[in-house]
Amino acid sequence: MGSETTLGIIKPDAVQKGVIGEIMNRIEASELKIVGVKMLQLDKARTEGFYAVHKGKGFFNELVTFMTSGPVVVIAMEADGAIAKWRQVMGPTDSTKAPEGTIRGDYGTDIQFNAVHGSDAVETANFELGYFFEPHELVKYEWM
Ligand code: 3AN
Repeated sequence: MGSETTLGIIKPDAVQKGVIGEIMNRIEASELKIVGVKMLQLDKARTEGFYAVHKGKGFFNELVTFMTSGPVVVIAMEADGAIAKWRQVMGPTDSTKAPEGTIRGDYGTDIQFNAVHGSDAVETANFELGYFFEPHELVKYEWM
């Protein structure tokens, strides 16, 4: 599989619930290593650019409204197979179908208010990481 870096976002619903720490704990309890973190207030243009692949879908405007409704935390995470690993820790997109013990199962509400985002492939991870982080902003651990 090899080492990968993926992008996670703690969405405004989870920030408002006060579970940033809980979500960070789950990342640290998994094999994912946090290599970059920022708290941001997204605006409309930046959010539309990030979700450009979803432009034209029925939920696009609602998604942009939701993602700009409050602060988010963007997180870069590294591990062998980081993309799949983070998606496993998050659980499926629809929180109502996400098992207990996954982030979305425990902190999400439905398919829109689903607590976290994760990249879904190497190409999207590279685009999404570059959208929020300069290469020099990602740290390296000596023990990795
Ligand atoms: P994931 O984040 O699991 O990769 P995507 O990329 O298909 O899911 O969708 C991006 C975001 O768009 C989701 N996290 C969710 O907030 C929202 N979304 C996706 N599908 C729907 C839908 N049918 N109705 C409302 N919001 C949706």
